[in-house]
Amino acid sequence: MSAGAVKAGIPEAPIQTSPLMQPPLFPKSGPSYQPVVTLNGWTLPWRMNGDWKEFHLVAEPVVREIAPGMKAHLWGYNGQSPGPTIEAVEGDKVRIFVTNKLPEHTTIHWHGQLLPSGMDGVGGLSHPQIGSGKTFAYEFQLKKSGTFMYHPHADEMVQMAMGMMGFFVVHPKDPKQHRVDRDFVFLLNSFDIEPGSYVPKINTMLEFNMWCWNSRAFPGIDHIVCAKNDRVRIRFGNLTMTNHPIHMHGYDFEVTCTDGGWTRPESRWPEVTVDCAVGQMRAFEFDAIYEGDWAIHCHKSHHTMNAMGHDVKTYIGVDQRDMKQRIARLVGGDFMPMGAQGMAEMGEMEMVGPDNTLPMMTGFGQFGPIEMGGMFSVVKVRQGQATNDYKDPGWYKNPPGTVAYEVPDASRQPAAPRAPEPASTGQNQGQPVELKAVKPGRAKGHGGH
Ligand SMILES: [Cu+2]
Repeated sequence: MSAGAVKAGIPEAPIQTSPLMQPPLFPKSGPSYQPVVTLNGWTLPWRMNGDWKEFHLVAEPVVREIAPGMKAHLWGYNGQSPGPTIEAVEGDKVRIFVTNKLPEHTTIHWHGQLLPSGMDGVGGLSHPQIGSGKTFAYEFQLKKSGTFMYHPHADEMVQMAMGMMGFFVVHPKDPKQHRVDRDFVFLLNSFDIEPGSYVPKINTMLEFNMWCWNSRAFPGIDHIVCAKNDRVRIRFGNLTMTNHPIHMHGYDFEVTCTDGGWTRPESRWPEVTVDCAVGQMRAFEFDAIYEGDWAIHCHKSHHTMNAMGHDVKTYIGVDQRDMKQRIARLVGGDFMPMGAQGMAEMGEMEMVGPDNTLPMMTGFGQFGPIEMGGMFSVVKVRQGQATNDYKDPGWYKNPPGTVAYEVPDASRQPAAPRAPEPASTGQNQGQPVELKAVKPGRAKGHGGH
């Protein structure tokens, strides 16, 4: 540790225990930048010591609410899993103190940063492990702006399965470069927590049951609130054991940054889903020109589902009436068969297991059950949302005539006349060639509120 650091002592380590999104931290000195907001998280305050920006991370056991109704006993930093987001500027000299309050040694690897080998955080390779009760200081200069993360490189399988990770954003020195109006960050992480228990199983490799963004599962994940016409960036990193195709509705977007740096404009192409492999980070940008409530989620349908969904048997098409009586006779009580018509009924009833778990499908929108879980949130784009206001504006008020509606008494509508079948093309056999629209009466309450 350099003499200056010793003289100034170790900066205090702020603690945050709330799982609610904390306001972004605007820089008080140095180059200006639009600070990021961390979904269900916060940014780590720092102090200046000479020309060093000093941060203090404390690795420790934490309690994290995964969503209302479920808490997990995890390991994290400064009271939370993930740890607080570290934010700084290209060219900054950062000194990051790491105090270990875990029962075993740890380290921190600064994923994606260009730094001296001895600061890279691989226990045993870069520097000695940080023993229980010890504090180490990492010092390096931030060589480039971009999207980074931090996580242990010591007993990794255990420490990452327990939730140890955090985001690290470096802003460009030139505030006009890569400027956006809103910049959201989250880490993809997963846990295997048996319904009714609190501690993740650390030896699970693939069969996780809680698919999280920032150690939160739907409906506990913050909504991504934007003002109409904002330039928006969404950054995420994947520290699970599998890839996640992240899909956003209502827009197309371009990947502008990876953990390797900013993508060149001529290398970009439009997408609506971007796959994020294990250990990768992706940031995409779009102009928020379409108002609405737009789903954003992992496209693996098992990852938008909470505990227990993965053990459910398939009963679609099975006539369960007889089975119900037979099983009831066997178990001597009531037996409720599920799933003959699909699983949506579980979303409506919010089937819950023992205490401290989450329904596999849950959450309600303005039109009913959303039937999701896990890696799912909503991008809310609103006219009139104030600058830097991230408060939930409520559900979107759809303009009249823009909500899909029920056709009343469809069974009694006269069928549209079919065009005569084509004689001998061999195509479209049995298919109506042209469907004449039957103009339905407007359903009551249409317009949706
Ligand atoms: Cu996924």
